[in-house]
Amino acid sequence: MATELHNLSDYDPSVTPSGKGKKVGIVYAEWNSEITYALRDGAIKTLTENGVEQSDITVMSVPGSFELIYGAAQMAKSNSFDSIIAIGCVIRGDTPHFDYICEGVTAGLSKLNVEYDTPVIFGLITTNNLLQAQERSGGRLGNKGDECAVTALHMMDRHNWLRNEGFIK
Ligand code: RBF
Repeated sequence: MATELHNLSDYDPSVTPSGKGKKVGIVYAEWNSEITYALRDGAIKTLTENGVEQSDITVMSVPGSFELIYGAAQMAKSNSFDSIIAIGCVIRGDTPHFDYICEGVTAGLSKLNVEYDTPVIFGLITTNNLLQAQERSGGRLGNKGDECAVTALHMMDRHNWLRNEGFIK
């Protein structure tokens, strides 16, 4: 989580694994696109800065955050990616929809991490208002897209290790 002490874009390149040769799927939601485009672009920039080839990044949009589950699930089932980043932004409104969507997406993406070998990274911003979302998509508190990319690089490294050790067949 972004806090006053932790900027989402801060990471230590010296301990960040290279993404050379890795294939990454990004699925992002069109709802609150001002925010999700910035998250998506931040993720792509950080991945390519750390060795992932642009041509090894597959980007797909879905209408809303709830559909991230479907998009990420299809990517996971395809076995074509070393990691998948799901990006969305849910802003609390006047209806209970906020809680349903947040809980649904969290449960859906969590399930994929249990069922498939490919790590799925949780890039869903859930905020009370637009300002808080702006602060986390390239504003005062950094960009969660950068944080997702760095997390993907670490998880692809762990995935590789598990495979090399024979824990993943
Ligand atoms: N999708 C988002 O990605 N972010 C939102 O803040 C968001 N708010 C919604 C509020 C309402 C009242 C509704 C009906 C949908 C909202 N959605 C939102 C879209 C949702 O993720 C999904 O695309 C639709 O519910 C169709 O399955």
